[in-house]
Amino acid sequence: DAHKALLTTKEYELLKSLVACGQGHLFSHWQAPGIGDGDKRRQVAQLMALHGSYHGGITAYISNAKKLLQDSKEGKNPFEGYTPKVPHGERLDFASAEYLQLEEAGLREAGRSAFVLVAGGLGERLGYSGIKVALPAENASGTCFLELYIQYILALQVRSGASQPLPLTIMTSDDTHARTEELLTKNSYFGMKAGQITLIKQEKVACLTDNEAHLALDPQDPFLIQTKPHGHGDVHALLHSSGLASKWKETGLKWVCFFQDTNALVFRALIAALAVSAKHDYDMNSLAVPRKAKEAIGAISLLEHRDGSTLTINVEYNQLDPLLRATINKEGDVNDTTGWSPFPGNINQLVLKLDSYVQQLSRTGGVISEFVNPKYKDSTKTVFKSSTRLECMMQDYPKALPQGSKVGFTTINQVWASYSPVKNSPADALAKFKEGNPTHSATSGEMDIYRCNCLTLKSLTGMEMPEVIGSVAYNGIEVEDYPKVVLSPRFAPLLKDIQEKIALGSIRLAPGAVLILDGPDISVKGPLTIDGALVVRSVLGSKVSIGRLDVKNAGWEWRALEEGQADATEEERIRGFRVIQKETKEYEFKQPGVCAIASPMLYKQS
Ligand code: UGB
Repeated sequence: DAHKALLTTKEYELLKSLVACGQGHLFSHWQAPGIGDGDKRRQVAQLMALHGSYHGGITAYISNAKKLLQDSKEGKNPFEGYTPKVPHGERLDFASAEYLQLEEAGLREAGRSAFVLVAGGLGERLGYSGIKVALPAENASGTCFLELYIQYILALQVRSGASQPLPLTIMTSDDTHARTEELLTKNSYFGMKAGQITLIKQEKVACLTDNEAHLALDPQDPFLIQTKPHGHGDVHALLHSSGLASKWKETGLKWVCFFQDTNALVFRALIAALAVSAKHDYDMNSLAVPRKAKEAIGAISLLEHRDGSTLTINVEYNQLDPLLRATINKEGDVNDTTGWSPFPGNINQLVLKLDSYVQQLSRTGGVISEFVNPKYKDSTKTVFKSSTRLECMMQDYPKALPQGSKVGFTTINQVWASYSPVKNSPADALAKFKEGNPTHSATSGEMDIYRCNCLTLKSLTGMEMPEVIGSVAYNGIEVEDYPKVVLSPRFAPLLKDIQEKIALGSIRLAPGAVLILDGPDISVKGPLTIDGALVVRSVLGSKVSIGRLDVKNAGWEWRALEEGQADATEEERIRGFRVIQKETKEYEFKQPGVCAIASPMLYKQS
């Protein structure tokens, strides 16, 4: 009360309610009015901001935290009463005839979709100081993740004949917002219209020091509350409060597609998933991959409650095993006769139906059920190793959906075709590699793009490449050394484009070959043989046809970095290599016209 004059009525009320719910320690170091008032004002302003950005205010946050911390201490099973089953879904063979048909149908749906990239996470786990969307997806073309995603959306917009620019929303956080904005403006939005992209920023939440949910003061600054990210689940509340979701519905869009910051393969799977959503009228469709039992990847499960209700939801792998043991299988999480877990592995790329999404947002405000994951000092579970906070995940959206909602999955049977995120530091990735697990590293993220392009070209066009693909080690991680093929979204947003633009059996690649095709109207008639590096780029309106062409040059080398190589950039260090471009055959068509490339000379017809 002594500080009442320093506070507005709202601030005074908030501080009073904080003291009433056991947070008096936040102010116990305050000296008499007049001493350190500036710091006190700073602390109050932060508390007001935390209060304003959490649904129900900061006191609701504290009471939610108390309950979840109590449940965690008691080891309460969040799936008590539920029996897991395999949910409804489709399992697709990448590049099969059925898959190509689905892509065709999915393209129509893509033209009625909004796209949401969750990019609030900083690359701490990756050991990268920049924003992850600015990282090159691969170093052959140097295209960064954000540009790659934008190129895909723009290509889908054109190809689907969409009646309006397809909106892209990017969720940022204080850690990523300014740098994401800068990346976009510096690069003229990578070709999108400025109004086509919206940034929504998530706020952090207060940290908690103990089971009584005392808020944590920063040890370096007692007038600052420690904060941490609340998780990607915030995206739903932000799409509600910004009015974006309902605006999309009003403009006639049908779907919202969510994706993560560093999976370059996402659009190879998303289009087919959109068709599956439309076919089954799914309210929510999760893209998935085949999962080995006990693999550290969430499992999409249909949970049947003993009261008769059901819920289709991602169950984290550490929760799935005990749940299975307690219900249908004493062995827990085991493979079935196919050698795989019957439960699909969640890769957190989601397609939501806008109709039910908007209804759901207006019912719940987009609030997603939270969890807490404190790291305890010992088994008494009374002291934390470090402060914790409440979190929420976007894939928990179905928890609040009404009974009868349609929630399913789309598994792409070939993991190499749909999922290779860049998440782990070289050291963590090496440990995963040694355990025989996917490394999800910057190294594998790049190499898997080349692998996917090579295998796709082989399957759709009969491309010839070395029978045996050797392996190579970067940062101690062994990867298959496929020829470095990049097919830009401008060239082939769909598999059908690859099939139509590249003649059967027209390409033969020698080991170590590099091929970059980047332009909306390039076709290969062949025979095209590459023993070295070939780059073909063209602008819109330039029709390029590659006929008989033999490319033989010194090519490019993905050279492993030396131990402690001083001149390596951070981007190179996390991959473990540097690309040396020794010699390149390069064709760049900057003007509209019709051009034919063939050995030994280039014919330019107009
Ligand atoms: N992200 C945000 O935008 N805000 C946040 O507060 C946090 C993250 P991570 P995570 O694919 O293997 C997810 O950290 O959360 C963005 C699924 O939950 O890379 O550990 C961030 O920028 C998990 O079920 O992953 O795990 C990034 O784009 C599993 O599917 C995205 O959210 C796992 O991904 C994911 O953040 C996986």
